Amino acid sequence: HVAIYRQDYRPPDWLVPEVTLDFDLSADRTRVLSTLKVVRNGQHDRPLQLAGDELKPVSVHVDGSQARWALHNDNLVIELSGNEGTIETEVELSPAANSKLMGLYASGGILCTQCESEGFRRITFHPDRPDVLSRYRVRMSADKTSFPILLANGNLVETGEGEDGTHWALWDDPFPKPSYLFALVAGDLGANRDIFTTMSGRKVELAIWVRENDLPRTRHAMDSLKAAMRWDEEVYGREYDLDLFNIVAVDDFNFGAMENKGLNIFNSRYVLADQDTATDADFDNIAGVVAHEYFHNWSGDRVTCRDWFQLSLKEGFTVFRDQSFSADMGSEAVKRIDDVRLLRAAQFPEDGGPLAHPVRPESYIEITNFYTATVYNKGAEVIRMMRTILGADSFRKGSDLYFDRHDGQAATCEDFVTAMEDASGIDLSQFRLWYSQAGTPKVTAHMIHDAATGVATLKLAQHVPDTPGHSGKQPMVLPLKTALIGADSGAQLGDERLILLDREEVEVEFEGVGEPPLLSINRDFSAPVLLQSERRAGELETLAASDPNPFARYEAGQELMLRALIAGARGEVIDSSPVIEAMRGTLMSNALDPAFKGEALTMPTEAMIGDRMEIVDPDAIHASRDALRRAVGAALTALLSEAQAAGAAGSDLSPHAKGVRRLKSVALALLTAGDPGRGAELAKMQFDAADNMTDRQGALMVLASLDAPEREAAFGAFYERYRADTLVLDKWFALQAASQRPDTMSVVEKLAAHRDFTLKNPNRWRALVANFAANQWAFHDASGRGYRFVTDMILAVDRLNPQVAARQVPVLGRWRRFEPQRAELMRAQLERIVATPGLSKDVFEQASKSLV
Ligand code: B3K
Ligand code: ZN
Repeated sequence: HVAIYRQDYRPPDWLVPEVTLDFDLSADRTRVLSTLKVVRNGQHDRPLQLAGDELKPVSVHVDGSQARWALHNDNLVIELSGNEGTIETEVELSPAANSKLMGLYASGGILCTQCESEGFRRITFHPDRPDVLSRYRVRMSADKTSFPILLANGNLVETGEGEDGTHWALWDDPFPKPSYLFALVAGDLGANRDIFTTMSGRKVELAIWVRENDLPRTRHAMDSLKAAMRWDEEVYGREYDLDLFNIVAVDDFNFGAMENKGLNIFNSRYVLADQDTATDADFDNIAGVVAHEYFHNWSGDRVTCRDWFQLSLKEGFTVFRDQSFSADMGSEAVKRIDDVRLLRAAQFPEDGGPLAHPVRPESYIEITNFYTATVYNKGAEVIRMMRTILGADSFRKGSDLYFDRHDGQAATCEDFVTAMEDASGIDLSQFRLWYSQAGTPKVTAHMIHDAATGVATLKLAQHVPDTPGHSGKQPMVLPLKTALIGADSGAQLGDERLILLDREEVEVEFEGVGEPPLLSINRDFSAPVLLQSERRAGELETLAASDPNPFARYEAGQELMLRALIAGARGEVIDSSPVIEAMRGTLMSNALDPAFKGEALTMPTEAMIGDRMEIVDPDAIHASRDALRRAVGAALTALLSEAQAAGAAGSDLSPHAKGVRRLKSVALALLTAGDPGRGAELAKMQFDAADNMTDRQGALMVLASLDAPEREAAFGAFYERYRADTLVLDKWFALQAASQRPDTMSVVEKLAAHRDFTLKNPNRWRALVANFAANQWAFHDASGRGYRFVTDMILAVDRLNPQVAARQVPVLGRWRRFEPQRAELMRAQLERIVATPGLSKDVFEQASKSLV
């Protein structure tokens, strides 16, 4: 397996201005005839190389004649004497046999494609690199009964009837695009149709294509799409450019969704929702993913990536755009809290482990392994910081300039930063380190107050940790939104300031500080760093009760809990009253909205506690968290019962109603920690009375961890009601895999043999395996049984679908963080993976790098 390096980038030897494809489609045997117009790029005498993956050429013609060609490692090599040529190839595929779900494959009778990053080469021979942009014309023909709907990118030009019950469609995409944005779909689908009028008055035909039965569950996705289209016009000035926009949902999909030009293809879990089957979180995720894929039309399709090292150019920016959209549609503070939680849960561990890589990686073996939280979520933080430093207006000018300058091009991260600099006049040279230096910067803060002069001096220092292959890093630019809060008054002293910590150490003075100041720093999580600050007694309590910045207030509360939880895990006797009092204050507040309360009452996960400790001992952490939850539940019974008793109609999807439901289930969980018997009764009542999936799942989640007859009753009822509904049945698997009971491992092993479990559907596999692996206490059982189980599952699915398998390897890669016995057991499973014959390069890369 060879590594590819960013510094080796060379422009393509041959360009392909035009691609014509002719598909004769069927599930078992599809014929693809491709005609490429190729043009030599620059002065050289290198042959034309077309990538292929598991393709066998039936025939190859150059300019109409039989050509001299050779296959080198799956790639088609053709010597061309002139500067131009027309290459015709014919291949045969079996979509039904394609278990990798890359290229052309079958999902429940629908034929569909997935090409990013390198799936197009599984359909036909092509350079298949993002800096080769072509105009596509696609003819598809298929049996009319099985595949009445035929879709591809761009505009529908013509349709017709063929022989033997077939029909055909001709599609043309006027926008040159890289091959990874190619898509087609053939199937028996119904459409939810709508019209969107763009800001310049053009009418766009929208359609969401699903199985006929699922049509009633597409309304929210359609509403989200229209909201996203309007938002991109208003906030970024970006208008949609084709006359139609199609979304198709399929059940078997390797990740969330794909932004193919004019024909987005989605994992059905990010399209289908109604109040009976989807939680509020599902609704929010659908809005976020629909918006994300739509936003890619500009940040991804119109301006694409030069090479895959630049992936964050489109992904970091587009995640930032979808985060801002969701914030505007709901609560900005709650959205920020959720995004930071995800960053800490997924990206910080990556940045601190063996697979750490910069936002713009330097090398890869399998590019699919680099669709990471670093490229996506840290990438989004980098964009957010640029906006914070430049200000909203200059940032918008920068994005306008970027889109203008690079429209129709394949660009780099450097191009984006340069546009921001040119539009704002702000020098971002040092800021660029965010693209090249991996690792989460550590910031320490120390404040001294001189009561006599009224001057508070804040001393800040930063350190960027070493990561594999990279030590001795330079200081970065860390924008820290900061304010002082009076220790006595609880009021903010003066305006918020934006401090740029851009050296190893910086001192900042605040004048006119009359009372002892408390430090409210990194507000809104303005820089993605780990902050350590000395806190005086009572400081976090005051900030948690009165910091006017909601995010900072939330942070102080979480920090308060973390301190108690970590102390408890270390075996210290802890005083839980500060946490209880903070929670009491939150519950009693009239100023806070219920969604925020729900967040503030959610304790840091066991994994997060572990991330803050030198050595992770899962049992000690579990016991500590359990004890604090019991104490809180017992002390705040009345207030929690009140919050649990409140409710909102399932049909009400307003942010307020969602908040009420969120708080309801958080309160139920805490109450149950205090009194499991009463909790079981309440949970069963909530489950039975629920008119929506949020309340139902919230209750089931609590029951999942109990030893009570109500548990079996509820899980049984849930299964009977939803067994035919794939997406809801995933929840049934996921909830049991996340359960906090001593027998979770045995239950999960049984579920892996359940008749509804399958390795072939990525959602189902992840529902069981990823949720179990994220269940720290169960997965890290001292016997090592959890490690063996997950390894077995990785190896089993690797034979079918390497992408899905590789995603699960990093949990084992964290072995160095655990106490020695577990570390050794985890390492042994990684060794076992690497020693497995026939391993995919996806899994090989992740496992071998995790061992170094
Ligand atoms: N661009 C796709 C991700 C493709 C993943 C390929 N392994 C979806 C998205 O980020 O919008
Ligand atoms: Zn994306």
